[in-house]
Amino acid sequence: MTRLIYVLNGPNLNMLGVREPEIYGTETLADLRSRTEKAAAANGLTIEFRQSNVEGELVNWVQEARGKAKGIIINAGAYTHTSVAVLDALQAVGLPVIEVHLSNIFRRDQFRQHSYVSLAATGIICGLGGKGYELAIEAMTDILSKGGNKA
Ligand code: CA2
Repeated sequence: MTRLIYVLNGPNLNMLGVREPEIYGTETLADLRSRTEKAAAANGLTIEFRQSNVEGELVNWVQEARGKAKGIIINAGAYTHTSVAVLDALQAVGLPVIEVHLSNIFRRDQFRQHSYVSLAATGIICGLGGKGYELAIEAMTDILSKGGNKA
């Protein structure tokens, strides 16, 4: 049976490739989905790749992952820095979580340097653009091979 990973993307990531290429690169969200799918297939995983601009929808998807998925890869966009609701959902879901950001949030505005999501994440990948999604798939594969522990 193939192992399913939820790959969740937060607000404005549907705008990728349209504006701000100097920060977020030139890849579109569809490009990110296809490189993540390829990396997943190479590691024997399947993905459910989604994006929403709505905080509650991200919370619902995290809850939905329970019982369906083996892990969650999340780029919560700006909700990374604001959402206790997303954090609570990630902490409750009981699955390994990997946090991804396209940009290096630690060399940007101060308000981006704090992440609620990190409190629920096994690991964080940032500043490597779309490559970070592939690396997250590899890291999740390692975590699952060791039993899929949450922390
Ligand atoms: O670096 C990342 O992946 C972020 O999660 C992206 C978020 C930002 O709020 C986080 O601090 C870091 C924003 C995504 C917005 O993406 C856009 C892409 C093109 C045009 C406008 C926004």
